[in-house]
Amino acid sequence: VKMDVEFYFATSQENMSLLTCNASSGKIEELEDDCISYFIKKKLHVWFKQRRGKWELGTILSTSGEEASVSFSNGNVMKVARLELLPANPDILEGVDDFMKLSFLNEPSVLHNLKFRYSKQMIYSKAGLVLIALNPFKDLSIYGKDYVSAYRQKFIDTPHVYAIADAAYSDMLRDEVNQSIIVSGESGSGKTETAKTAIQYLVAVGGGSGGIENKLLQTSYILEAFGNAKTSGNNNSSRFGKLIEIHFTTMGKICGAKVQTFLFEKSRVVQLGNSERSYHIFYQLCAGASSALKERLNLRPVSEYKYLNQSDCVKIAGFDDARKFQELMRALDTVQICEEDQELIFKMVAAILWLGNISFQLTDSKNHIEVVDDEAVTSAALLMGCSSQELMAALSTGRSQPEDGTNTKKLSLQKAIDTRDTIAKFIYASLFEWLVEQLNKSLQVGKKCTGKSISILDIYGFETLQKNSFEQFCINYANERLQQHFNRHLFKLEQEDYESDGIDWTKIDFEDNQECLDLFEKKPLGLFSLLDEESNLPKTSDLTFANKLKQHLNAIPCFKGERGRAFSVRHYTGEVLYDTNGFLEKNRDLLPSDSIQLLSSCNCELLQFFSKVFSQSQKESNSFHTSVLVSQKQSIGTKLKGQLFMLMCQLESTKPHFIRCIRPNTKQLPGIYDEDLVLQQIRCCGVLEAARISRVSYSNRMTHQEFSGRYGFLLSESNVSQDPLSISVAVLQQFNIPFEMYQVGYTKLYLRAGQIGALEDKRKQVLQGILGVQKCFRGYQA
Ligand code: AD9
Ligand code: MG
Repeated sequence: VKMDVEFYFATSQENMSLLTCNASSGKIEELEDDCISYFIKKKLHVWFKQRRGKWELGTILSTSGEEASVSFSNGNVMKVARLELLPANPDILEGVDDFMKLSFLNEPSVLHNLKFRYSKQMIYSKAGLVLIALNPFKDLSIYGKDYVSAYRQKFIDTPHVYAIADAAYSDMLRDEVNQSIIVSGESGSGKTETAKTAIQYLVAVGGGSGGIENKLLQTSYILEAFGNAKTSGNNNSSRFGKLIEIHFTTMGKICGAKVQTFLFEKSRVVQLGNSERSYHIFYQLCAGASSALKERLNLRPVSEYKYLNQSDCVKIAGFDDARKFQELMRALDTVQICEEDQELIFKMVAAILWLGNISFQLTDSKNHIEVVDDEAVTSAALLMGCSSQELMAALSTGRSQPEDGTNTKKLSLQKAIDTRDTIAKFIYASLFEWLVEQLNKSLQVGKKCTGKSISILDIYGFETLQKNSFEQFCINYANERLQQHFNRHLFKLEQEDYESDGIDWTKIDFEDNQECLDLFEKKPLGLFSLLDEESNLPKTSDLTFANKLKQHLNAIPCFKGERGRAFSVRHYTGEVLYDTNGFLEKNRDLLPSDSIQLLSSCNCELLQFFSKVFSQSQKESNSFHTSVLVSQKQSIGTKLKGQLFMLMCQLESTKPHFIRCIRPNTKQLPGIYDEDLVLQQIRCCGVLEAARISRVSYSNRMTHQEFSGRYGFLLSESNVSQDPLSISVAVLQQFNIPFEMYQVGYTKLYLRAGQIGALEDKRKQVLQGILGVQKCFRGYQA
């Protein structure tokens, strides 16, 4: 049928022209260059932001000058500025699975699309190369064996964690390059669940016969019992960051794994906010231990332990602590932590609970104290393997160093409480580290592991609480670092590569967070350097630290000195107000040498081991001061900075796959979609920019050598010219890859998504054919 075909075309991010393909001439003609006039003519929908900030869908009735009269579905007609309108997408694009496919890529369209998909239980979408995962807060039946094989065999291609994990797996096997799956998002957005789902997929497709897969799946029970807790934003919040590196043989079978953890939040052991809990293990042990174990540990109900009952929350709805304890025991067995060690672990957990119940009484008017000799002391001492006297002495006296030598003196009440809490935190954090080490021994990468690896990163999400302390300061800094990695890979490196390889390219802007990172990292005038400096000087306090920041950093745009001890930082997610209360103490992370002596003299293998490791780490770290009063090691801030630097180096050598998790509400409930909350998250993680860049970018690139080496043999006629570039172009032509699907650079070939897959299929087909002929031939010879 001969007919004119009319279509519209986005000429820029928000504008479009109406183009017509003239049937007789075949020419494309531009009819309208004004998007709004076209929308009036066609009675198409537009988005308008209401005063409450909510986007509403309307239809333009008429325009006059810069104003438009818009009718909304509730019957209202409003006059609005034309500039405030954004084009909505045609109905046929409702619910598309990749924002790249939207004709108009604007915030309301993405928000609407996400909401539409969420209402239909489609929690996964794509913004080009990035997978967007909305937390459903309920179990969906979109996982399991059948789905794994459907994604592996490409029967389904809708967005899913499985599809991302499969891409990483296939890329690793094809390119022989290490891969990473980087999961990010706010607290409670679903990172840990998503990371576990990715691991489940890899275990299912790469499962061998070594039993390592089961161990790998069980590690999450152990890590979550000891490293997750209920916070105000998430009932199962990870209080540490983790990178799980899964190693494969060249045949793609799992042959080992390694777990690395970052910045464990130890303050939670001794200090809890209301409606929060300490680490799950404390509640699980009290609820699930057998009566014999309870007796050996002299265990009481949770409500009797001060470290736990300081919060009004001891139970989590729908969370069965006793059942979780049974799961944990099974997991400990699976990873081969022997019964004796299990007993030691639980002893340490119980010892910490009893330490928290130790109380003090004043002995004189100078605020000196002594330990109340009660059941708490005897129980803690028994579990730790020391005498009550030794424990009481370590908690009530400290050493001073007058001119003439070392003396012991009685501690003040606050100092004694601090010492008790420091010991509890030290034991718990060491126990966590030790457990990770045991997991690694059990998952050990074997010698046969000569293939590549896939690393899955799940760190604690960005946090903005009512009161943000040192913990949030560190967590948010780690997220800034990760955000930079995301920007670097998705925007910076990509665009630099195009430019240097002579590709025709229009630049896309993105929000660079380098300034904020500099604020944290610069030496000597950055947040961490100034914090270390203040932590090392005598007679300093959190207030002098806050003043120092204001004095040196006020001119930096993303920093603001606030009243008293506070300051704020403009993060990529928005401004966060920090209270410096406790910053110096937490950054120093000191352990009195008396406490270390006590722990090393305890008749407990684990405590002796922890104190030995601590003493060694002190010798190795560039300690900036030591005295008999304290044993100084690297500050927490400096350690975190170093750990993240190493992590980034490690990730740089992998091909990244990004997953952005989004929490649709703060209530942790299914079916609630808070538009403002979602909008803020899609803005922060650059969803629109990611879709834009993917729309115009080339997701696969190969050097001409690699490309011609892999697909050159598919050419039907041998190419006269032997240079890789000509061979590559000949392959593209032979398989009719359309011009708009690739670009030829000086050194590399750039292909849009989907093209490599088609070539790979062809290659497989031809290779199988060759193999078949060879078999036949051998049969004939025989
Ligand atoms: V934090 O930064 O560690 O505080 P995460 O890790 O981002 O946070 P998490 O994975 O713990 O969030 O998810 C929070 C809760 O959401 C889980 O405990 C589940 O109850 C719920 N969730 C998350 N993802 C899914 C899912 N794909 N299906 C069902 C989910 N429930
Ligand atoms: Mg988590």
